[in-house]
Amino acid sequence: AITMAARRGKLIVFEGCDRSGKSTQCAMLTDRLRKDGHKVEQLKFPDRTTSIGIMINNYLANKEDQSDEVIHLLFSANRWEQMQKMSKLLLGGTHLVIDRYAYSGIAYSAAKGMDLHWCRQPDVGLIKPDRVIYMTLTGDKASERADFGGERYEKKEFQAKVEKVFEQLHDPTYWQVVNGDGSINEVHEDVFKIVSEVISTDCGPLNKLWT
Ligand code: NYM
Ligand code: MG
Repeated sequence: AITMAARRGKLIVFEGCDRSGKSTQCAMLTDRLRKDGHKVEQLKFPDRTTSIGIMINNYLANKEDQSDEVIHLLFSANRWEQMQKMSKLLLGGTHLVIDRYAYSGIAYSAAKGMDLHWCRQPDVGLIKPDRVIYMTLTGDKASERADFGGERYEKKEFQAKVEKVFEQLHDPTYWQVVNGDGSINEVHEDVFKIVSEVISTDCGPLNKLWT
């Protein structure tokens, strides 16, 4: 008899500048999907728990310096070290909700003036997200939020440059913009609508990013 092929999990990535509400929305989405009976895991990049992640954390906390190239490659390696685990989960039917991905890698490095094409190369071949939810905020809302300014890169002028690169990376075939100005619940409803649609669609086999 023909049984229904087990559907793979979907890879949902949140992107955006610092303090745009990504972490809050990732957590709310993960809870909601789990309550609805889905298998779902939340991940974040940088993953500061690995040896590479600890080096990244020291860099972000201004405790250690790295050349722009080295830190860029460490951020990318920090993603590559999760690829096996991620593909296993996805193929086993678990949805993944991820706070930042390769787009942050490129946006923050290119905002320093690094070559965008060079910046993209180390992440070529990562698992391609089924949907990127790009969170935006109007005006100075981000810099007014708690904790802004505590880490390297958390400067208003720099974030404006990061935003410009994100806009260049925006690929309408799988990106969707969510404006984060509203209340946490309003934004969540926007996110949930998008994700429900992705989850109910058959996206075919896993794809590779930028290949
Ligand atoms: N960041 C994050 C990068 O510069 N490159 C990357 O590849 C990633 C994933 O790290 N300011 C930057 C963006 C943030 C900082 O991230 C820490 P978070 O989400 O605030 O922990
Ligand atoms: Mg941050």
